[in-house]
Amino acid sequence: MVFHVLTIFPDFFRGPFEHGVVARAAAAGKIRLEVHDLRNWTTDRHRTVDDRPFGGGEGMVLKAEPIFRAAEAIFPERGPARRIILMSPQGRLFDQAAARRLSRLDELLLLAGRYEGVDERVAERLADEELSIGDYVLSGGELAAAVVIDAVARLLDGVLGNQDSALRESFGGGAEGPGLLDCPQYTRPAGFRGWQAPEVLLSGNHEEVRRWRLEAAIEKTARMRPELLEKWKSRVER
Ligand code: 9D3
Repeated sequence: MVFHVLTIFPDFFRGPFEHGVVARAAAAGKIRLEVHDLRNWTTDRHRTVDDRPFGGGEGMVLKAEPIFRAAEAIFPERGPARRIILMSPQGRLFDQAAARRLSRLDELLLLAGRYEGVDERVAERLADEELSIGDYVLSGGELAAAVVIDAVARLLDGVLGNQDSALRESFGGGAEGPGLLDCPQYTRPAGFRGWQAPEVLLSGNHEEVRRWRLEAAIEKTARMRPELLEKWKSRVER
């Protein structure tokens, strides 16, 4: 799969993808990451990418023209396996179901916004979809694009983290919707500063371990994410 990012801060992506799963997937040729500098598609002497908002107000808005020109150079042909996604606080929420859906594509172009926003004609006339990674304010779309790339890349065949996916979703996650949160994990030493790891996990009784883990996952989900537990229950009932 090929991931393209269009940004005014191309250097931003050196750090996050030099290490870890995405770097290894790229080294193994499973994915390709191409970072494109939006300023390469400006035509004026100052390489202008932004301008003042019509109607007045704070801040600057990314201009449509360089973004359209860049997208048309990166994707000379469009098609169902090639998608353009605008990262923006106004987008639909990116979740694991969206990650799975995007992992079936051949090529993805992520547009990272900056300043106060992006000319709306990019969302309306260029992008196939608009995605947010959550209800908090970032200073730009770059971190959000990196999040999407990481979440999608690790789902691809042959990329580390993919092999154990069946196991990871064993508490009812998967295509039908979100599952429970992971159960608590412990490792050596069994006693740490007087706090014992649960005895059952040291017992070697696999059936009891399995039961404890399901109970602990339900308890933790109820405490941390009650809305997820309700969704899980209504699905498990059926
Ligand atoms: C919602 C705040 N906006 C009105 C005051 C201004 C604004 C702030 C920050 C507009 C854009 C941004 C930059 N954020 C993104 O580009 C962004 C983002 C985010 O801030 N949160 C979650 N997901 C995303 S995806 C892109």
